[in-house]
Amino acid sequence: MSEFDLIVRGGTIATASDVFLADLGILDGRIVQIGENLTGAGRIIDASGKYVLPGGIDSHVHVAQPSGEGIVMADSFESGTLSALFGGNTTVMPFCLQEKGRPLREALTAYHALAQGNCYIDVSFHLIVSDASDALIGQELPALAADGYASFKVFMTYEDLRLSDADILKTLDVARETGATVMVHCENEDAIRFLIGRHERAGEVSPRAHASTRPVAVEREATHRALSLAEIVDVPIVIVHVSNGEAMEEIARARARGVKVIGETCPQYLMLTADDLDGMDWEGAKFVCSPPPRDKAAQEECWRGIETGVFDLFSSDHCPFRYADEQGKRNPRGLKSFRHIPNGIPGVETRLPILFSEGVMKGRIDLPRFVALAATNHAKTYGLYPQKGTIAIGSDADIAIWDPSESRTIRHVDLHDAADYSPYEGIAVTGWPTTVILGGRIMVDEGKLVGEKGAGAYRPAKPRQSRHNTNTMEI
Ligand code: DUC
Ligand code: ZN
Ligand code: ZN
Repeated sequence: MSEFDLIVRGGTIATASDVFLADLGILDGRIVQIGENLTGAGRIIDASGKYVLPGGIDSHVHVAQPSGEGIVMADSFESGTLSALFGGNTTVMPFCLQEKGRPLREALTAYHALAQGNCYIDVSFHLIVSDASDALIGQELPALAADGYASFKVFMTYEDLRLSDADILKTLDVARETGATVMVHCENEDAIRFLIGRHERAGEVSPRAHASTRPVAVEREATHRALSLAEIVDVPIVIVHVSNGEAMEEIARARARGVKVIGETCPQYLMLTADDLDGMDWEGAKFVCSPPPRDKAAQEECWRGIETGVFDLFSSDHCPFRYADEQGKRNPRGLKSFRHIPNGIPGVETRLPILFSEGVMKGRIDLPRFVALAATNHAKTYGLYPQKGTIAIGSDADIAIWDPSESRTIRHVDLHDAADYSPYEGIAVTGWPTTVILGGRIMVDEGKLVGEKGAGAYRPAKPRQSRHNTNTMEI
């Protein structure tokens, strides 16, 4: 009998702290040996000349999420996880949305049913709190955090989702008690409403107005408020999808005061600008997401945040709606006013190739920083580490083998999501994850799908209190 099921031989391995040449020995889904000249396996992958990295963890994706009347999210668990897999990921963390007035458990039951048997990679769930009722705060959230749902997202925008400051404080407080992590979408809804009214009265209803009605001040103010609320409750907080330098300054200032804050940014804030929303024939709708893309200066600021550590997480915020679709970006109401265009863009497959090409290949970040932003910090922040997010003895054998010499031009026809466009169409990248291994099973082999739907499983997350060998804030 072979000592290993699989050996990955001769690759350059990178973790969030080290880069070294070694072989990996994999048995029963886990990494059991890291050494030289390993032999004795059913299958050996020659990784010489390649980078052997932890499988990506995208901790901010939306799939199969209810999105309002007449609107349908493009990706199911099947297409969303397949697309993520081809982009070098082995875990994604989608959001389960509480229906107002209903228990979260009910939404979770439905969400699990959608995921069950349909995933190509592992999944772990965040919970969106839309109704901070006494029952939810007092009983449900504490029980759910203990059951493996250890992160809650709250919104400061969207009429039907926003929480009042009082309800955000309650949610932060239950997170403090339970060791859950709260993610906040920071935009001031009242200010947005005011600006929407002004734009619509002036007849400015095209997609470009989406950006003008959500200016930097809207995000900066809400970021400051969210950080202050976390400071008052004395609990760590994640500020998601940060788009600009002024919001980054709020994060840095809060950190200097001792607030425990994790910052996240996304590819759209590095690669797109508000000018993309100007497209002819409503094409700007393809780039409608919140916060909106800003300008070139903000892109540079976000890169600085990636380089200097303001940001710990780089996520896609994959939130796919088809463009040429009455249930998507070109829905009848959305064609009359930008405010009915569903918010969100696809990007789960292109997140890591963009960061690798623009970050590592252009010398902005080194390989360990790439690994931290791509995988390790996500696992640490959301309670999946060290089972996920690193290459170590005992960790799940979730591995992406990158060919740093593979050059591609991003084309939606080559991607695997169920949207009908990519906001990154035509961008040239160097480096691509050509082989992806999930729990020791080869899923993508030299660019070809060889694994099966259903290989991915639900993975519960640990709240902070029960993590014994990692401190989230040491990222
Ligand atoms: N916030 C997200 O996190 N994703 C898509 C839409 C939004 O507003
Ligand atoms: Zn959001
Ligand atoms: Zn999102």
